[in-house]
Amino acid sequence: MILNRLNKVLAKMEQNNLKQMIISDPASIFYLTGRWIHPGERLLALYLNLNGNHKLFINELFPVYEDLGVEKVWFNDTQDAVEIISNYVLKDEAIGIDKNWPARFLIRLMELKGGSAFVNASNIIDRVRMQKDEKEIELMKTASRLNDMAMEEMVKLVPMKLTEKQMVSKLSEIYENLGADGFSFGPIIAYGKNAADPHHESDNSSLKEGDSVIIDIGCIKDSYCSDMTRTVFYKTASELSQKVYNIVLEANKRAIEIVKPGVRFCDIDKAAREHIENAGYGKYFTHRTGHSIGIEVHDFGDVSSVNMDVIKPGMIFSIEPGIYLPNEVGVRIEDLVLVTEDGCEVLNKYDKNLMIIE
Ligand SMILES: [Mn+2]
Repeated sequence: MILNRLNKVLAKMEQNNLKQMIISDPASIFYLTGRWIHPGERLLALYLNLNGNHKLFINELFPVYEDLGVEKVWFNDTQDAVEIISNYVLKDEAIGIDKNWPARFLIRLMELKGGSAFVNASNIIDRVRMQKDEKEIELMKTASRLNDMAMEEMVKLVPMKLTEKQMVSKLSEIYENLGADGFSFGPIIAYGKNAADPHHESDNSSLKEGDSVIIDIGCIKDSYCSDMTRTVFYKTASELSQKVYNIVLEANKRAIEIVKPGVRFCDIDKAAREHIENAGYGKYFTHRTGHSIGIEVHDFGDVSSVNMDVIKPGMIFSIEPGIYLPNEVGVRIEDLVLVTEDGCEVLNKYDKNLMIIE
């Protein structure tokens, strides 16, 4: 187990008066053990107990033989894995449960009375994961550096007039050549009207003069994710397109400008949103301003108007305001920021001034 991380989780359990919890999210298990195990529909559970009696419950079909610093309890497909877990837990104490643990396991544990109460404890591990340690910060910077290089190549490809789908194929090659491990999410390449759909699924659309081109891409490198968006225009940009672009750019900058420890996520959302609202486009900014990112592209912790949490050094999240005018144009500009002791560092360095590609 990675002790500095485990100790943070145990300290938070103690603060929450929770003596035991089950972590089932493979990303969280990777975070704590340094080992990915993808159990599919099988049970995988890391049981933590403040008394130090931690166990990893794992199916024999996953050959994890190295020492992970935690005792493994094996079972096979013919056994009732939850019953095995229930023999280890403190039955007269509340037990924390991962929000993603399938009901078929949780309900079985409840039937077996494997705890005096069952509480959603995902918060504990999710909040620890939000504040990256030094090693994670290095990995996040590397992933974003690769993404900056990929973006540069993608923008250079625009004049080739490939379809959106062909652009996605090119991106796959670009990441491979850069040494990335793959996409961190399905890339969004959206031309013209398609750009007005924030989650457009890239299709066979081709590029036309005056189109906005949304390039929303991210890679995984050594288990850490990157995510950035640029919007460029092909050959010309109408007055409206330019206006909208500059409003979104200013919203992105205003939000980044206020990022420092002590500010709340909702304040950051407000900084971006107010600018767009004041310009008259509030109803066309249809999503939150950003999301935390790390081992997963959408980690716990939204940059949204309802998240009153205060940001802390080591947190990394996106700032990605957008304006989407149906049948007209869509613009989104996204950067990842790392909260530092007195402000923030923008992890994406690729130019974000208005670009018209010939
Ligand atoms: Mn994003």
